[in-house]
Amino acid sequence: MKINWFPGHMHKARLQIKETLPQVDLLIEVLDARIPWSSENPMLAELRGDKPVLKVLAKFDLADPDLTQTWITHFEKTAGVKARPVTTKEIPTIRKLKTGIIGMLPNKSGKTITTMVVGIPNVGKSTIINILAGKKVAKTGNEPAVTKGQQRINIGDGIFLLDTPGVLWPNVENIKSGYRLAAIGSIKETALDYADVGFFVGRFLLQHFPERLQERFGLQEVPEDVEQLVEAIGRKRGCLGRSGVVDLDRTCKILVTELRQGTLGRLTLETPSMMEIEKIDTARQILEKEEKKKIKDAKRKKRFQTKQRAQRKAREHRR
Ligand SMILES: Nc1nc2c(ncn2[C@@H]2O[C@H](COP(=O)(O)OP(=O)(O)O)[C@@H](O)[C@H]2O)c(=O)[nH]1
Ligand SMILES: [Mg+2]
Repeated sequence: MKINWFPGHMHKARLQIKETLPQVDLLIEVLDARIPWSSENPMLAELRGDKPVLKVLAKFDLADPDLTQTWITHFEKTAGVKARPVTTKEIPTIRKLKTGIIGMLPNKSGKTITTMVVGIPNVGKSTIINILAGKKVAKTGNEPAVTKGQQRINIGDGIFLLDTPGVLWPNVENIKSGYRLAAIGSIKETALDYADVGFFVGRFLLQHFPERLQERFGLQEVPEDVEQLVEAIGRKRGCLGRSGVVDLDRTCKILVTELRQGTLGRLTLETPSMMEIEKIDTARQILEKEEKKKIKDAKRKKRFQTKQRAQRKAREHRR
């Protein structure tokens, strides 16, 4: 699953964060609790320097509670990082972020604190800003990452919040992260092949939560592989084409939609240990790609030199 984030767009977002950071005492980084790693910006850790970060695991109502705790413990191993789960289903979880912020900057007592919300699209940044501000200040939906003319809103307890979130790009190098982002609906529908994402989701659920599939789709047995799973769901839900064959796209769309809506139960699609493995895999793939390029370039160089030698010889011969 390839995500298109234009280098120009990334560059701009990066500059905007760098420009705004000096005014900010603490960053509120919003992540999707279902994919805390894949919804992270791979460069924020470096961009923030030693600025404290409160990682907000948003949409906690859709994520697995135990795995959310595993992620919080993982994140908090890093100095200057705290993590909290929040959900709009329990507004106090969002309001209480203020106590978290104050707790992270104890030597600021008496002085004001300026914070800014950052995160990839669709994680819930505007929702959180609006709840903290107590009114609708951030546009929900697709806002441009405007930093000029930002307003500072007083959200009480000496905390000021910039009204426009910083929009960051997601993890684009890891292929599985791309699938997870697509699975939760973070990538636009038009750029999405339901069959591809459905197979990814099906495979994940078969491996980690087969009983959820059985229960939700009323399956007698756990299907052996993802093709059998799609076949079974398609039949159960009557997604049949003209000749009685299961309609792949329609069935996969059902599976993906059910995952997104939470009807398959609260799910987290990745764990810190999966992340470690995938990081190594991705690094290896990048290295392999570079190696291949090197070999290709060496061959190209050789071909070029051979051609030149032949040309030189021909010229000498003519003389
Ligand atoms: N289930 C659930 N949905 C949420 C929650 N917070 C936000 N959303 C939804 O996620 C979508 C994106 O929210 P938005 O605040 O616009 O995200 P932004 O692009 O990061 O600013 C909206 O449809 C929200 O209603 C939450 O805690 N739980
Ligand atoms: Mg928004």
